This record gives sequence, C-alpha cells and structure tokens, in this order.
Amino acid sequence: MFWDKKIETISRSGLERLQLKRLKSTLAGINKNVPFYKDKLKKLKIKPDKIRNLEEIRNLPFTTREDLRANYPYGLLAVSLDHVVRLHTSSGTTGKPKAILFSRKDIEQAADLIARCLVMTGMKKNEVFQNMMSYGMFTGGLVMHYGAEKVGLLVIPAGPGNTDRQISLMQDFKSNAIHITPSFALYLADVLEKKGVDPRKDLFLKRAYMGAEPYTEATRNKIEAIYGIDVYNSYGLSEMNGPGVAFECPEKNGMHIWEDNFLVELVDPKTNGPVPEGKEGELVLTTLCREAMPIIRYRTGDLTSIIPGKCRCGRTHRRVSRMTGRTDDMFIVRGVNIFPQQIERVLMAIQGVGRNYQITLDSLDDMTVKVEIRKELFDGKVDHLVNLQNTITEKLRDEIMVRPRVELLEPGALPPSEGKAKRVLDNRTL
Ligand code: DLL
Repeated sequence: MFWDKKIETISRSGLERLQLKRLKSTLAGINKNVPFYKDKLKKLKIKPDKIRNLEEIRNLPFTTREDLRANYPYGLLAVSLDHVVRLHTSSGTTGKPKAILFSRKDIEQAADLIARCLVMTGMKKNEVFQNMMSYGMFTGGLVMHYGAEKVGLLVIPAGPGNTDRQISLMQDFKSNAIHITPSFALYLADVLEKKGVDPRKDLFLKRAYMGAEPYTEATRNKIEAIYGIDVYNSYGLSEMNGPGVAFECPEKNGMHIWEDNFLVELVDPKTNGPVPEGKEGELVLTTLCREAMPIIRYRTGDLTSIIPGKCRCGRTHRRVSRMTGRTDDMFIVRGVNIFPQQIERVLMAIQGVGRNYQITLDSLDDMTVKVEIRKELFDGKVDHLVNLQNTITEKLRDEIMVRPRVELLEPGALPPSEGKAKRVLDNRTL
C-alpha cells in the first residue's frame, strides 16, 4: 500500500532532478539567511546557483553535532521566529543540547513522511496505534503521533513506562500496533509473562514499529516470536525531524530512506571520502525540504550501508541496512575495537538467553557481560548454568576476539529500560 505512490515510485532520474532543484533552493536559503553557512560557503567560494549536479555536494562543508551545539539555540535558524512553531531537542547527551526548530510546514512534512512509513507497512484507518515513546522534547512521541493521526489511526498517546497501564490499554482498546523501543519491548514481554498474559492470544497486536536505538536481527526475531507480530525497523534522528527518515517496507530487507526529503551520502569516517554501495560507512544527510532549520551534510555518526538493487515493493528510494552502531559507540578492550551490536547479535542467538544484558568496562583489559537468562535454567542443576556460561563466553570470544567475564542473572535482575537502553557502563577512568 502506498501513501503517495507517485513520489514513492518516482523514477531515479526524476528523483535526482527533484533533489538537485531542492538542494539548490536549500543552499540559496541558507546562504541568504544563516550566517554560519554563509561564511562557510563564502570561504569555499561556493555559489549555490552555480551547482550543476548532485556530485558537487562533496565540495560542501560537513555539519557536525558540535556545530549544532555551538549554534544553540537559534544560530541555524533560516526563518524569522514568527514562522517557528515547535522545538525538539536531541536526547541522551550531556552538556548543551542540540535544538531543532520546526515551522508549520516542517511539522506537516514530518507527519507526511510518517504517514508514508505506516501505510507502507499496511496500517489503515480504523486501526489502533499505541505510541509508547516519550512525548516531549524527544521526537519519538510527537512526530510519530502527528503522522499516525494524519493516516487517520486512533492514536493512544500512552508514552513510555507505566507497564501495567500499557497492558490494560492494549487489551481494552485492542491496539493493533505499538511504537516502542526494542529494550522496552523486551521488558514488556517479561511483565506480560509474569502477569500470565499471552501476547499471542490475549492481545490484538499485528505490528510493532521499533527504533530509536540499535538492535539486531536476532532481537527482532525474538520479539516477533514472543508477540506473534511483524516488527518493522524505524530509523531517524532529531536533527532530521526524528523518526520517519528511513523505514522498512513489508519485504523487511533494509529501510527505504526518503530521498526526496534527504540527500543521502555514505562516507568513510576516517578519510571522509565516499563509500560505494554495499560497503559500510557513516550516513551523512542533507535536508531537502526543511524550512526553519535546513542542515547540510550532517554527520549522523551512524554506520550503515546502501543495499544494492531494486526492492520488490516497487519503491525507488534506496535502502539502508540495519545500523551496525555509531562511530562513537565503539569501545576498545585489550586493543580490540568492539561494537555493542556484536555482543547483542551473539547473545540473542543463544538458546536460554533471556531479554536483557549489560556490558561493563572495568579496565582497559576487562569487560563483563551480564546476561539475564531464562527462569527455567535456575532449576538447581548447576551443570546447566555452567554449560550456558561457557557457551556464551566462547561464542563471544569467537566474535570479538576477547574473552569476557560472563555473569548469568535471573530475569528482571538488570534495571528495566523504558526509553533508550544504556547497554554499556564504562567505569574506566582514563
Ligand atoms: O531516536 C528518533 C527516533 C524516534 C527514531 C523513534 C526512531 C523511532 P534521537 O534521540 O535524536 O532521535 O536519536 C537518534 O538514535 O542517530 C541513531 O544512533 C539511533 N537510532 C535511531 N533509530 C535507530 C534504529 C531518535 N532504528 C539516534 N537503529 C540515531 C539503530 C537508531 N539506531
């Protein structure tokens, strides 16, 4: 199903023409109205009206998170304040936040992209959508809400947490779809189990939209099996409206990134040079439709690859693979570079492993992986636990080349996560 078939299946040449037109108009706007960009373009002697093709984007300067912080609160605004109707800030950072300002048209545009995503996965009017993401400065709540309303869904603005109430709402209103972080979906599964509610029989769910934090294919499979639903990966970041930047279609083979709104590049994080299709690189995005706060060549820090080839769903917007991590997620133990995603991939594929885990870094040479395991394994037979502990340790060693200390815990022993999970606790003082 399509929300806007014409734009979702536009020819690549038509799309590129549209992108060039929008890029030029974005650049003209920031060159006129945003001193930060005007200075940068002037130094590089770039004239927006002289840009002839999309490849020339590579001559433009990058925008970094630090640039956003340095220009807090209004430095990157391209319109006067009377055109600005909303503020979102980015989550999970320390120090000065990044402010993202929206005009009325930007809010509409963001909602439209969400509508595209939801309809793409089969959502229709008269379905019930329970939004378990935080409402407020975080974009996961409000931006998704506006898009779901635009489709005509009944939206329950439940917000995160309050697990008992979430369950009653899902039961009473027969929610068909939930918007949830993967870590909360796993925690909710634990609570449902404790309460004796079978998500496959006692709930009415068909779909979950999961994003806002990285997770693996194994975690998706686990959640799909527990709830008996389809889980769709959803990627976005506050700096680019929040959710709705890239989203899976029913093929579930990569996320379509909406290229009429975002110009997509993949760069090598070390050399800053372009990365070919199929190879991993850092996602760099340029807004093409933003009115209040256009951003060019934004270094998202997220690592992914462009999936080559056409998608069977008929959409022409290219697909990006599941994010494998962030350039700044990586940690080093015994000189080896490790991404938390590698650990999750191994853990979630092992029989007996439960729903939550945490990595603690105690020194440059030591890491501990705390893993919740299935309740039945605490049956008094020590052999089972020792075998499982050895399996986990060896499989992790094969993957990351470092033998971690593995602690097995009972379900619920680790702190539950209602928003974005904190998977790595770095106790090292360097
Ligand atoms: O997390 C927006 C969002 C809300 C996306 C709801 C999807 C669903 P921020 O708080 O600014 O915005 O965090 C953005 O989260 O740069 C990624 O590192 C990470 N992230 C978001 N979605 C995914 C995903 C929202 N599906 C940062 N897979 C991004 C992996 C993700 N990482």
